[in-house]
Amino acid sequence: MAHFKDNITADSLAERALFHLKYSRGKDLRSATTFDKMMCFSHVVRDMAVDGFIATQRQYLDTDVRRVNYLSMEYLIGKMLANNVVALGIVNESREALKQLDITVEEILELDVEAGLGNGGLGRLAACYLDSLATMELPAYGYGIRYEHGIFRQEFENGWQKERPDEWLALGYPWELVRPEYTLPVCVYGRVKKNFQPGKGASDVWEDFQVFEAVPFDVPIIGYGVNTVNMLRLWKSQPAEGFRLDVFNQGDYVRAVEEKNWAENVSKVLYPSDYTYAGKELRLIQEYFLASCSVRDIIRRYRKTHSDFTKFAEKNVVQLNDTHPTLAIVELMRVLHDEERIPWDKAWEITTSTFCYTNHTLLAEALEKWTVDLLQRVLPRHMQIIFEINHRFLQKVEINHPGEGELMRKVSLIEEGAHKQVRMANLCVIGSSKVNGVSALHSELLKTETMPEFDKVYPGKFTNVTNGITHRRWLIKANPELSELISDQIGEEWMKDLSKLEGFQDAASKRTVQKRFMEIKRAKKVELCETIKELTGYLVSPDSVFDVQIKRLHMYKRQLLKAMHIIHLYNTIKKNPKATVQSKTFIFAAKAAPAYLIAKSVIKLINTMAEVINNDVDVAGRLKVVFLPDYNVSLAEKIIPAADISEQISTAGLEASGTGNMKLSLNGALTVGTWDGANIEIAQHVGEDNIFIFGNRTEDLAVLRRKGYNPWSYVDKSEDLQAVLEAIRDNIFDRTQPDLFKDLYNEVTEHGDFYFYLADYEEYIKCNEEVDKLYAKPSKWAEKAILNVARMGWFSSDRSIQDYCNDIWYLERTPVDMTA
Ligand code: DL6
Repeated sequence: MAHFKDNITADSLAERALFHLKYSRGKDLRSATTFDKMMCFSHVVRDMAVDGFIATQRQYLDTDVRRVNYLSMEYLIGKMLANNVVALGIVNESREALKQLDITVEEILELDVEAGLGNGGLGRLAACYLDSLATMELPAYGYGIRYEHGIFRQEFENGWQKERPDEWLALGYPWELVRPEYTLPVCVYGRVKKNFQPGKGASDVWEDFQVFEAVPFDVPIIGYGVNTVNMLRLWKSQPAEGFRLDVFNQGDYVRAVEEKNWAENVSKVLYPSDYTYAGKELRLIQEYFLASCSVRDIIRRYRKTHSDFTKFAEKNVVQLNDTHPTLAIVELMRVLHDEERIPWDKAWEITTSTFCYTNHTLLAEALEKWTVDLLQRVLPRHMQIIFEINHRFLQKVEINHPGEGELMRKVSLIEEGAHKQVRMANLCVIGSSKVNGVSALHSELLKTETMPEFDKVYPGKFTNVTNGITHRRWLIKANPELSELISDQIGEEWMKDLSKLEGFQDAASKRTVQKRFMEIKRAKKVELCETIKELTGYLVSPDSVFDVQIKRLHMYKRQLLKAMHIIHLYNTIKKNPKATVQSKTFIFAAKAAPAYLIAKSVIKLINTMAEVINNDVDVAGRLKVVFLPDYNVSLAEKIIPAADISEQISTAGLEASGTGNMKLSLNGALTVGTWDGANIEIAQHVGEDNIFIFGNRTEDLAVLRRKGYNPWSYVDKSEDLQAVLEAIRDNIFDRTQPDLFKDLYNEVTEHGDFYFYLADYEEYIKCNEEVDKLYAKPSKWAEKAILNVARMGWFSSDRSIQDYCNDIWYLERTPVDMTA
């Protein structure tokens, strides 16, 4: 099949780049800055994507295929240039072309803009899935919000996290195409009036609402080695009438600007809290904004080839990435019933056959609920529809489960209380045809612990799709050296089909491969040492073991447990300076939600420890601690290939899946982890001999909770643990501020140790000793690391997407013909 990348040479790329330099940026080579060159080269690559994009859209339209629409409030897509160049297969041509522009690939990649439109795992998963969908030639659309400020930039001031605004759009974003012609109005507030029409009866009319607008910006998502280029459509809000000149002319300048600001604020910032449900009016409007325009955009597209809605659910599936876009269910009902005049039951059947829902967390504090009062004020008609859905649903439940009052109470959309609330997760379950968790354990707990009543009401609705990651970014792009070693051993097929990676297992015991593997690991560590120096000023040795914990900062993820381990080692050396302790560099990177004070204390603690430990001559050459600021996708791409150890030490039952665990293992880091989330499936795939598992399991913790967990019982029997806790309580790292970390000390003692740090501490220390013993046998270590790489094929996001296609979406490949 013809390919839109055919006939591309270094010269043709350079020629196009010079064209853009002149006509898009008004520069010649002499006056161009590095930034100009990055922008114009990105435009060249985008132009190529546009060819594929047009062909892809034409193909979808002509064949009227079934499509998946992925709705997510978050996308952590990271930098695009390098990824796109890899996807287009023009790496060498680009390198040569850039020489003609007097610049290196590395220089322009550094300046590429990072779109951080997400908080953590959920947003990065969405980005991996878009990559897989395009590569697997699947008809897909991503829908999200074009936040003017994505996730905050993190800086440290005196060891404390400080949040700075992310200005990713300040100088222009080369990958987007604005589509003003598809702008949509969005309505909020107002009231509902009963309208009587002779012969037609009563209908509910939403009126007196405020209107603002949604403008779509499309980011092309290029499939790897195929013609398919899908799109991520990001909505920006703007005032419906622009600047109110009439108000301004009447002399009310402030009001004129205020009205404009109000509308612009909707897509202004990403809410930086990932687990606490942000009960704010603006957040509710943001969620509705995404839901409403995406639903109506899907309908607009469908209407191009259909005159009624009978095939809507056959042609569309809408996947809800967590509960954040749930209002899309209600919006589709509103459009179908109120605007299209489809009878309720029919509209409901179409709606429930269209939607599917992925749950990403079981933590109670993350479960979204909106007060009825607020919903009624912001979206009065939607609140009515929710009541109606609930009424009809509960009637059916009553018939099928007579007398089960408790079950009825649990499944109701409305939580009774002083302030009635709408439970968004319940709405998702009722309004979707399938509900999935993101790892085997998580899906099971969702079904049996969190929503057992719903599993009873809807047997068969709950299912599992274990998360995955795209190896195109996380191995081919991030670690070309390891990719080359793999290809030398087993050929290049694995790049297209990651399951082929298993062929690399046979190389694990070969000394030459082990040697090369460790050389590559060291080279990546040397590179990371440079980054560490730049970001923190600390010098660390590439010959130390790199022990890595990179993820959002959360008490359940237990960065504090890692800190306790480091204090244990520090105390050991201070007590006996001659003690044999494996030379290690502990590398952390994490952002804490700005209002999550105790998580911010953990960052401060680790930074305070780093300052003391890294300057203490007694431990020199043995322990180093670094907390890298501003964790994002680009930084992850540098840390992951250099990691020896991957810390995945969440409290069992609380990490839904994890995906960093997959990226690290794929790059040959050995996991130290609890029996939690996808760690379990990783253990099953790489083999329990090739992973370090420790700690209480979900069922053990349930017993502890039932019996009445007492953290002091662990303190009483361990002098070592006492010393570690005292170090935190008294802040031995900075005696001038002795009370600084009392909150952390109290968290794991006085306040009941909700996340079971102390129950897992001893096993964690022992487990780390086992790790050190293994590291002392380089060949064995290398063999296990290689086995990790070779056995991670199943964790490709291509496999996850195939699972979605088979069990949830029923979607088929649609290869794009460029000659059609
Ligand atoms: O499913 C993606 C990712 C999981 O891998 C993590 O285990 C989970 O913590 C994360 N969940 C969130 C929660 N957001 N909300 N709500 O990011 O999802």
